[in-house]
Amino acid sequence: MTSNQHVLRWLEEMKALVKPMNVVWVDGSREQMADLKRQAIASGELIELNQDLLPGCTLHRTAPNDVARVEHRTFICTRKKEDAGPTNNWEDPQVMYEKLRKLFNGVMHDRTMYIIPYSMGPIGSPYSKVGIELTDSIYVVLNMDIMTRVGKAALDQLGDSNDFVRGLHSKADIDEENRYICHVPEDNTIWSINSGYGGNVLLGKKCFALRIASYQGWKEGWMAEHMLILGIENPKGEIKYVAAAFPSACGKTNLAMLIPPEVYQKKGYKVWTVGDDIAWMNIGKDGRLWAINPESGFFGVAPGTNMKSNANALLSTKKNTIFTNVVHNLENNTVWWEGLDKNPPEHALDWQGNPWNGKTSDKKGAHPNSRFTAPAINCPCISSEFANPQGVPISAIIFGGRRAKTAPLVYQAKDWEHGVFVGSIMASETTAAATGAVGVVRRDPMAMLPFCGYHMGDYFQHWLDMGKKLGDKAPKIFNVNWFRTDDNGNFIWPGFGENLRVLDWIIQRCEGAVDAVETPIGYEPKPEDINIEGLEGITEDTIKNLLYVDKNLWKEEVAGIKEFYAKFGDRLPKELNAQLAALEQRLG
Ligand code: GTP
Ligand code: SPV
Ligand code: MN
Repeated sequence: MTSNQHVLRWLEEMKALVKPMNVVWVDGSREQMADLKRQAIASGELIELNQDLLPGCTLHRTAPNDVARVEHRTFICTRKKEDAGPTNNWEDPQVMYEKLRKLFNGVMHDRTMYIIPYSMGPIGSPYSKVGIELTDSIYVVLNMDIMTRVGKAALDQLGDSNDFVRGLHSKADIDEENRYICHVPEDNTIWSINSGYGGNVLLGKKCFALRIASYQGWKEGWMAEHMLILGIENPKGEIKYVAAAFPSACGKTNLAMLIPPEVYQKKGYKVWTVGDDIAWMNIGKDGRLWAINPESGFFGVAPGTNMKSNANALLSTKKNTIFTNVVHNLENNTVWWEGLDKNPPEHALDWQGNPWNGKTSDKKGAHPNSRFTAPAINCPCISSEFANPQGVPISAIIFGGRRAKTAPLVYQAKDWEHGVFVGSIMASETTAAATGAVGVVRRDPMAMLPFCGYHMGDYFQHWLDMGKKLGDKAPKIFNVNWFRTDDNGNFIWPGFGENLRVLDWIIQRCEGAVDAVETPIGYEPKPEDINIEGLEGITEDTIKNLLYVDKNLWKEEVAGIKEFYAKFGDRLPKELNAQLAALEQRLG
């Protein structure tokens, strides 16, 4: 497949380590993928679903101890400890390699090793990058084929270059005690062992496209961010693109594919999906910020996805999709999850494969972090620019978290520097996307806490530097919160498609078409400027309430931010301390 000496030398070294029984190059051909799928179905690794209702679709169950990312077992291994920063687990690269070599030694002696060359980003894009993942899992191969551009074309793109990310993965024994997800940014290397779950093993995704790529972006002057990218088309046919960073399971896929409310549809508004999880952003020749989606599929949260909340996501899963840890509906050999519809199957297997009756069981059938892996081209609203090698120009950057209180529905940063501050103080309630407690508020700057591959203080500085380069062409920065609750714990804002009403204000702000109110935390809409036409149960007073800035809560927030900032010591940019002091002063 290749004569690249860097690749071949590395392969020899890895083969000598894991000692595979067989080696298979993944060329990405449809025949090969079909053949691998047949093998996985025969071995029980995949279950073939109803091919009339869900053509090309399969179901997979992971081990019960292996259902989400494991942040406490994820490491950034830099030569100097301080370069990984206070928010990452660290180990010395040589110490970690040594420890993992013992675990990888001979681990594939009775297994086939698949060599997956892949491109993150469209083949031929100046912004794309190549990786090679070695794995003993067909499930990984088939998922990577959906999520990335797999095969010979990626190797051709690499040519003789040494600039590729070296990924090694083995399921080994799925032993939790020896599960490691390790990154060595200075070596372009990722080693992952003892997991078979999504973000831990699809090495192109969080491991490369965020952790390694954020480090590369820092060194090379671009940005790798945990952001969706969407285009909003107005009735005149003009499209504005925005990128939005929300933490895991906080609404990126939903926002990326939203269906406009009827009043907007009637006026001619449309929404186009470019990406739902990751954005790579470069300064283009025109000085603006341009974003590509490095992925080619969606690894989306299943629970809660339905025709009302996210029809475009659901429709994306109707063919050639791999479902993981959802309910197996035995009545028609399809799938089900909580929130799909009000008609759970009686005759079914839960996510662990145990008999489950959706009508009588008091236990959930699907795992809260169950997922679908669907090709992006299945999405009814996929953007015509989805695979544009130059990407799309970004008008606004939006941060957002899951906050029951404190954060208002939307506010705008005063300028780029203040926007970096707004991103850096993001906080959100934890979700099932990672193991550990759910619903705990934690600081998650730019939704990158689990994904920044270097010192977060340097990362903030990189954001400030990018703003200086962009100057007056920099996107405007906003913060949103769809998750504010009332005294009974119910969400006040209807969310989902209705979020376009907030995006509408954001776009108008970018165009200078609407005024704003200055508050201590930034610019807010006048309540009457959020369009609530056709929205039942929401009045201007509701909007006022959603926009209310509670100074006492924000003073508590300032205390929390100070504590968080203290971790960064002198690597926290002084601009951010100044922003914090200014916020404190404005709060009085
Ligand atoms: P990752 O794939 O983990 O990065 O998640 P994500 O950010 O793409 O989140 P996703 O869009 O899959 O949404 C996660 C959960 O949030 C689902 O249960 C959704 O139903 C819920 N959700 C998404 N958008 C909204 C919203 O606007 N309002 C409310 N209340 N819930 C939402
Ligand atoms: C996330 O947790 O942000 C995801 C899912 O997108 S995973 O690929 O597992 O990281
Ligand atoms: Mn994500």
